[in-house]
Amino acid sequence: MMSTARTADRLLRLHRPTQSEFRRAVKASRLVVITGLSRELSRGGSYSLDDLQNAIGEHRVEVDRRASRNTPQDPEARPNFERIPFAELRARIESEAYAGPRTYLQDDVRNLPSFHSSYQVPTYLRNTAIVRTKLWVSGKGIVTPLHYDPVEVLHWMMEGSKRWLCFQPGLRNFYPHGVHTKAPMFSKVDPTAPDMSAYPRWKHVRPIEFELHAGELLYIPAFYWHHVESTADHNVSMNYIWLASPWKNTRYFPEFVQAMPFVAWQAKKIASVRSRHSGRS
Ligand SMILES: O=C(O)CCC(=O)C(=O)O
Repeated sequence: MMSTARTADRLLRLHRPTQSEFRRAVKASRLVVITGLSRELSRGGSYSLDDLQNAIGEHRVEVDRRASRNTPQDPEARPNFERIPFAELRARIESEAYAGPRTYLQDDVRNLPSFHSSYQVPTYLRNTAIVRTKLWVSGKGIVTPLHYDPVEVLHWMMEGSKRWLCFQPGLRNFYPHGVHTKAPMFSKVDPTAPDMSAYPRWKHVRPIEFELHAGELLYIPAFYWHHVESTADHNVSMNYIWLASPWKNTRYFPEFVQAMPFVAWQAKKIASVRSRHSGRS
């Protein structure tokens, strides 16, 4: 694993950055942890499972279901989403053994109108066309396998913590699944236990490893690879995505093209939620 000094070089930490500091980091594709904003973003509230239960009530939430907490991305199938009452998700989070199956809430907040008053959109994004805001709720040990997003992401850790392994953009050394699979921006490599004989070019990549704690936000530049493990007993976060600039899409054109089939599927999913709840952000 990485030495902390090198990680510190490539991970910027900013306390309450100004709008222009944030814009500069986005333009330069700098990975940034932002601190000092949680009180205003949470409107002084908190995000225990009880708080979420009170805010979400009887709504059915969308969860991704997998066989285990660290199931690799299946290149032949879309994620297995289903809708269940929040209370059922909570019971699963509280009862699933570490090695058991996984249930991961990953829902567009447009589907959760009663949650809207529980948070505030970061001021950095006030003049940005946010494509989608998603709420994530997970139990301990749940892993999102190594992938990149062809969009900009701001990930706010509202409760709990997550361990991130991030990598600068690239394709060749990351062994992504084929462009015609269902997971073209997911890597075949497990960065926590890379099989060097199957993936020898992995030796060229350098992880940026850190834990994101409750109250912190992470800006993940478009096309940055990331592998994420939930590390607290329950973990709540929200991520905002917005389109990268045409300049960035051109700079990372092979990565952009590689992700297109997945983007087309995502765009359809987002559009159908939007048309069901037109007018909400
Ligand atoms: O938190 C996770 O499990 C994954 C989050 C992610 O991939 C993102 O915010 O882009």
